[in-house]
Amino acid sequence: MKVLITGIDGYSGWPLALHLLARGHEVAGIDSFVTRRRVREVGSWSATPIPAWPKRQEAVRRLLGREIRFYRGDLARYPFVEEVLRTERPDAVVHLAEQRSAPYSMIDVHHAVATQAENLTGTLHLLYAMRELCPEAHLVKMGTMGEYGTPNVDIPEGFFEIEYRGRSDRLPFPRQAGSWYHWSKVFDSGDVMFATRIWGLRSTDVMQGVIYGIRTPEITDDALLTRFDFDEIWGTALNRFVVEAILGMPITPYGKGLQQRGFIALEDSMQSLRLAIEHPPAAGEYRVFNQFDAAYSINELAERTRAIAEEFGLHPTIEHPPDPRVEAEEHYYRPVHDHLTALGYRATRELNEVLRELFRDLRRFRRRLEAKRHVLLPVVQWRNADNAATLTARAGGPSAGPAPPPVAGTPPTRTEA
Ligand code: USQ
Repeated sequence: MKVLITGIDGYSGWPLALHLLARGHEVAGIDSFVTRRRVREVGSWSATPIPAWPKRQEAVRRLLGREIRFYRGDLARYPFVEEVLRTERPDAVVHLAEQRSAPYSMIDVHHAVATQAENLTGTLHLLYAMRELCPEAHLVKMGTMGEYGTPNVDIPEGFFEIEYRGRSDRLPFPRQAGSWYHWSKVFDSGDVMFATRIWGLRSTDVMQGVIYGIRTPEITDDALLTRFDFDEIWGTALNRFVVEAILGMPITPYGKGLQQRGFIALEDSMQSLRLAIEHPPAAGEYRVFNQFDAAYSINELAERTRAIAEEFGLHPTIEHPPDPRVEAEEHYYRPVHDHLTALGYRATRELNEVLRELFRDLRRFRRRLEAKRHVLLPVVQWRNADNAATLTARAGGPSAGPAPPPVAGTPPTRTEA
């Protein structure tokens, strides 16, 4: 199949491209490199040194003998979106090009607005352009398990049967997101569902849990590594815990640490996206996949990380900073996740095994971690309306707020600092 990945330079986009190429699919991609700029904005960098885009393309050519067609630009520009879809006419569009950090969206009003405006605009532009130029194509849209929040009942996959005042219906399950970022995904879900219904498009809304890990089988050379963020804004829980252990810092489950989330290894996340692509829904069908393997409490992750760290001669402590977020620190959590299994999905990675792999890989980049140890501690507080000044001070320079939209043109040639 011919697959267009938006956000191909990102943590998931890059390994997805490699995975699809290895399975014989044709891959094209879009990126504006905004994540690279925004990670710099908060004073951090990827633990893995990420080559500039042309070097990534070259590595794919050299190591896999394959080609990725690439378009640098921003989904905020509708003519750009139209131009790419007109040239590519893909069978599937995997939409990963969104601001993906909850803490980033909570910095201040500008970051909240940038997150929601960009995420919603990009999705609407894609929906309109698909309707116009490739109405038969399948949109695989990255949503998040965080759309549902933590209700005191089981969480279905998107829809549930409800009886109310003697009548029954199948309705979207209520959303109770926990950040401006997570709410942007809720609004996107509504837009994708509506566009699918009125225009007869095909779409899969992937409610993805927290991804962890750094490796997929296709990453056979350092030139093919994906980015790995560990700062408080861009790093996710388990990835951060491993880095904290390596740097001899306490592992930081926030608050009581009894908050639970669904987790999935990077490699299995790629498997499930591919299965979604290879099994498109019917025209007019909007379907929802809850994409995670197992639910863990944050304390359990911290404990597991500590135990594996011991195997590597490290002896981290576990400390509980006050939760910078406003979230239930103890709650019921039982989401259903059957739809992907029905398509043949099987988890291949076990948490402890991935933890060992993370320790092995990241110790090689210890100096890059060491140089940025100050960005690990949580600064962005959900209750504060303005966290920018604190962040700016820590980043050691003036922060101009959200990075400005990129100008379409030639890809940068410099390797990420
Ligand atoms: N947490 C800690 N300590 C830390 C970091 C996080 O206790 O040092 C806790 C958070 O308070 C939260 C949980 O771990 O309860 C998950 O936080 P996270 O930063 O790992 O993930 P989150 O902000 O929810 O967002 C990440 C991705 C996002 C994706 C989402 C899936 O950044 O793009 O949509 O995971 S989910 O969490 O299922 O909504």
